[in-house]
Amino acid sequence: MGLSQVNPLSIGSRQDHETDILAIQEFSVTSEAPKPISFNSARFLVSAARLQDCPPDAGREVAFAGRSNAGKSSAINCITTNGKLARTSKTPGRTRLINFFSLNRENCRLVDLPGYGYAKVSRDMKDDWQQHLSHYLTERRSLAGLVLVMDIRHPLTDFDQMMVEWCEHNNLPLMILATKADKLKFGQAKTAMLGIRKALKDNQCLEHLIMFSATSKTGLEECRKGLTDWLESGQDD
Ligand SMILES: Nc1nc2c(ncn2[C@@H]2O[C@H](COP(=O)(O)OP(=O)(O)OP(=O)(O)O)[C@@H](O)[C@H]2O)c(=O)[nH]1
Ligand SMILES: [Mg+2]
Repeated sequence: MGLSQVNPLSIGSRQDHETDILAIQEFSVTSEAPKPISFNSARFLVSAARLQDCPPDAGREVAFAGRSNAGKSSAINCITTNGKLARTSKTPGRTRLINFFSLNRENCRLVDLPGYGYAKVSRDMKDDWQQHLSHYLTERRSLAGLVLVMDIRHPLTDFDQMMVEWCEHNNLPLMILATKADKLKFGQAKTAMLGIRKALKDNQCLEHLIMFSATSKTGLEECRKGLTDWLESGQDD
C-alpha cells in the first residue's frame, strides 16, 4: 500500500490515541514525581523594599543573611552557577533590597537579604533596614531555613550571634556558610571551623556548618544538598 492510499482518518485517530496516552503519562509523571530542583534554573524574580512588596508568601524559600560584604550574593551566584544573578561588589552595602530568585519548581525561591553592618549609612537608614529585615524574618511563613554567611576569617560577629539566637528561638533551621575559605590555608580554615563548631555546640537549630568558598567552590555540593532538603521537604506538589 502506497502512502497516498493510507486512510488519513485512521492515522489521525491513532495519533490522537497515542497523544492521549502520552498526556496521561505526562500528567502522572508531573503529579507523582515533581522535577528535582535545579539551582542553575534560578531567575531574578523581584526586589522588595519591605514586606508588602515581597512575592506571595506561598511555597518555600531559603534566605541568605549575614554581614555586609560577607559574601552572600557571591554564594548565591556560585550555587546557581550564574555569576550575574545577584549583584556582588567590593563596596559593602551593595544589596539594599530583599532580592528574590525563583527556581524551576513552583513557589521555590532563594532570597538575598540586605547585609548588616554597613558603616557608611546613616543611623536612621540602618534602623529602617533592620526593621524590614526583622519584619521579613518574623512574618514570612514560607521561610524554610536561613543561610547565615560569615567570613571565615571573622566569624560569629555580634550580628551573627543574634541571628543564630533568633533561629534558635524560632525553631528555624540554620545553615552556616563559613565563606572565603580560599583566603586561608587549609589548616587555618579547619581550626576556624572547629572554633565555630565549639561555640555553637549547644544550638539545636544548626543543621549544616559548611566550610565554603565561592571562588574555589569548596563546600558547594554539601550546601546545595542542604538547600534542596529544605526546599523539598513538606512539598507534595
Ligand atoms: N576570595 C573570595 N572572595 C569572595 C568570596 N565571596 C565573596 N567574595 C568577595 O567579597 C566581596 C563581597 O561579596 P558580596 O557577595 O558582594 O557580599 P555581600 O554579602 O552580598 O555584600 P552586601 O550585598 O554588601 O551585603 C566581593 O568583592 C566578592 O568578590 C569567596 O569565597 N572568596
Ligand atoms: Mg550582596
